[in-house]
Amino acid sequence: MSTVRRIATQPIAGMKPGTSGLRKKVSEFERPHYLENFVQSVFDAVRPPEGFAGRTLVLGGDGRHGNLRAVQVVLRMAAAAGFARVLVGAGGLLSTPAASCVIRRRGAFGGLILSASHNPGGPDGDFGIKFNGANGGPAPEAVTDAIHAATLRITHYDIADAPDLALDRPGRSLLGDLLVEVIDPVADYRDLMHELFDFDALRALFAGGFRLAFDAMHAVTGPYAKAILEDELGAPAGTVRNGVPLPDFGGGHPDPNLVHAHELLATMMADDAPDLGAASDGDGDRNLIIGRGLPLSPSDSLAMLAANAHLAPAYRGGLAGVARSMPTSAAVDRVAARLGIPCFETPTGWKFFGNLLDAGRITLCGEESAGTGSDHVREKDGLWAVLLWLQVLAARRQSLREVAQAHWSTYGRNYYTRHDHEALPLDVAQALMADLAAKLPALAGQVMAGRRVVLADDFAYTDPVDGSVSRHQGLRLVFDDGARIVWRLSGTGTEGATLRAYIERLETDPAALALDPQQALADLIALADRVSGLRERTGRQKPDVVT
Ligand code: VG1
Ligand code: CO
Repeated sequence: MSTVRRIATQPIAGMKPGTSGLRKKVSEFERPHYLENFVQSVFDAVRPPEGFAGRTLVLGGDGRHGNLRAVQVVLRMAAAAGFARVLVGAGGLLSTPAASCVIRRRGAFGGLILSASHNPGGPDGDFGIKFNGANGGPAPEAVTDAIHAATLRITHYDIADAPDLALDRPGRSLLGDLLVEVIDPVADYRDLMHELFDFDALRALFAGGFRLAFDAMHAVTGPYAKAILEDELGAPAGTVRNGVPLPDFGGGHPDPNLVHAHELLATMMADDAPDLGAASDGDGDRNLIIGRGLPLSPSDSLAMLAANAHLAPAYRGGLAGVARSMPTSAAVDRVAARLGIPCFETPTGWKFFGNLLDAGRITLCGEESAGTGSDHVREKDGLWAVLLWLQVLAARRQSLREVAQAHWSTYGRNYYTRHDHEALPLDVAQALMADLAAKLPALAGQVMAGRRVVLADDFAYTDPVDGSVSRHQGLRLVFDDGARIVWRLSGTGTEGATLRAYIERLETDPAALALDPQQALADLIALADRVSGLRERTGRQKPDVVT
């Protein structure tokens, strides 16, 4: 037995209500008791009446600065809380989708995932921690509200007195009565991918000379991508770039978009570009897909995967339904209509897909921010999306460009862009949104940029499974030709406010399917600025990130 110490503490504000975890500057997390307070609050909020006896907790993170210290703290606190077992990834690593997979396959009570996802790492960067439940998904709002409430009334936390455990390779040890099992972070996930995809067909693809560039951005996907793409599928060494996870992600920003993955973009736009380019984010749940000379918008990728998923063994029987977040383009809606399956529109964030997946109402879902996933886990899954794309290309014997062109000529093309304005003063951003919300209703029925506004509102979502309602999920202007402008404030930024404007329109003219998206959307982009007054109110002349 190790002794458990009870440490008096005071509430430390920090968790944003409505978010699935805590994401903050590393300096905040390094304040005394800060991490411990959150972990205790999670345990207090989710403890079953009979306690944690006999229960398993899954633990791991994306390897960023602070990961290893946090793992040791959580182990000592899990011992104090009375868990029977913790499954922790070797080196403290587990990608977010792999953590979801391990929770589900091992019948765990839940898991703690250490990551700030796409936010920069290192001592000056961000850290984060979130709780996923027994279904492997981010805690639903009722649970995050309970965790938030616990962070506000905490008076003490319990922690076992014990030295750090060695975590570098698989094995078992005891921390008091707690069994700590260090697992291979890749194994369960790789087994799951075997069940979903035809690995022989993928091996044959690479054996035939197919070239892939996978940029792991020095984040957690490196070991997964190497083990699966290079070791199992025979892709040549060097297919996985920046494949060693580093505490500061090599100084980069592990957000797989065209700005932060510019090296990959340059590779894919060059004359001798590989057949497919892909990148993943800090915790491995997102994916960027680039064809030779053709960056693909994540919304299009979702639609094309939905249209072609039946080419992979796991989805051969068809899809029960699909879902997308509200700001994601409506390209997938058109696929669902043709397939005759339901399409759900949810607020931003993966937790909203969980109920639909658990209820079997959807098989595939995704977000415009490069998150795509299916019912195989309860998180978005970057490497899975790459494998599904490989399966589609192998089965169709076509390039990504050919698949995209065929798709657009069948369904039309939803030109799409997102403009991010980062680190705005909070009051300026909030006032802008409040004024916009007040002014929107009066715009209904008006004609702007040659289109009639058919809907102008603040998006609210009623969960079709449990009836819960989530309000204020983004302001939107919807036009009679299907064009849309959406504004919302980011929930994941850690500096001031990040305001995102999302703009799309549908093009069905066969002669106009190959335009530059910024040009194709120019009139709507100008309209978005006029309606929101963004440039004038923020003094910003252009967005920080355009995707
Ligand atoms: C962003 C994205 C959202 C995603 C969220 C978490 O949120 O827009 O689509 O679900 O990040 O992703 P926000 O609130 O900043 O817009 V993460 O990679 O934790 O991979
Ligand atoms: Co992520």
